[in-house]
Amino acid sequence: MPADHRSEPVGLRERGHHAATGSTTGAATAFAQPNIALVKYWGKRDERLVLPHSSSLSLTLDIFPTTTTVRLDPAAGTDAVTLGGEPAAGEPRRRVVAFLDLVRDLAGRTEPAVVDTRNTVPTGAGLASSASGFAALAVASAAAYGLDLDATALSRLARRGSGSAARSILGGFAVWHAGEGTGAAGDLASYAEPVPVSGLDPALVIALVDAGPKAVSSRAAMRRTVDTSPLYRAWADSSGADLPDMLAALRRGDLDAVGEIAERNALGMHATMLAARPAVRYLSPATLEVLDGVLQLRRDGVPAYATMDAGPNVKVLCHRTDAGRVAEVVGAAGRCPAVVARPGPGARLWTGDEP
Ligand code: 2P0
Repeated sequence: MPADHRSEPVGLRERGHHAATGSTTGAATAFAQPNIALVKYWGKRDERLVLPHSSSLSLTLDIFPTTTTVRLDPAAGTDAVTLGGEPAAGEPRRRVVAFLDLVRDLAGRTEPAVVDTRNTVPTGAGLASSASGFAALAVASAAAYGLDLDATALSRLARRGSGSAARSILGGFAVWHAGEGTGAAGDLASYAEPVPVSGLDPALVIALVDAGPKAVSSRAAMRRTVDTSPLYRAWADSSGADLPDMLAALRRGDLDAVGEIAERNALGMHATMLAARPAVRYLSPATLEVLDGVLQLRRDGVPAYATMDAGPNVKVLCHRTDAGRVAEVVGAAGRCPAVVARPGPGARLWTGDEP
């Protein structure tokens, strides 16, 4: 994998070089991309602090950026939040305001903020919009309120907004440590960091089976699975065992092993959901058609492995050189668009150089 995809995010220590986005103006803009987990996060041991039951590992993508601007507005009575240019309301607004409260507590500040967030990924479709959304919000709001946080601290902070956002602070492959305990000790121990990888040049082909919003939020589905699925503990244990195998496979650049572990981990996670009461079923008939296409690719000698999140869309890991063929086959199998993603960068501040 090219080295630039493993780079740390632009640290907030650098913000002094970018006065236009730094704390002196009380405004900052940040970008972040979604990540797709190859060892999944599913289930919290602490809901308030967003501490997971098991560690997870993901690949941050080079597509579907979220752009978020946070501007302090001392004269305002309350926070103003827009998502895609529309005023946010209900749960999405509540989560952004709760996150800003956390940042204000850390910074010892009280000013309300104006937050503008623009996703390029369909929101709530199991395509990780909350990962890119809260990673961008963490970087932008920390800078706007004058916090000087390194990547580890930013990852912990993003985690409080949405668990998977902890991983989008990092580029390329990242592992999010579950850590142990609750309270302050648990919080300190649970963050994402980059994973060493050698000799891999991967692509992730996304079969966009359905870009509509999901019926059950991943937060609610996760809670229901932990509380009611008799299979949950077994999956969490086996996922814990998948992680060292995945780290070893990445270290030796073994795409087949990475793909096999990712596919079994995802199918096991969906099995726990199907056993929840009532069942949570994100997979659709078109999902299974795409999975058949992936099996056919392997029978034809093309290494390709599938993973699915809280939605029917299928992400297919393959060598970059096979991505065109894989996109053709899975798009035809699912009768849907297929988008090719590559490893992408971590969340970063706008420096004025980007378009
Ligand atoms: C993951 N997902 O590892 C798993 C796999 C979906 C399926 O992380 O409740 O939106 O905000 O912490 O981060 C989606 O969960 O949940 C997710 P919260 P989040 O990518």
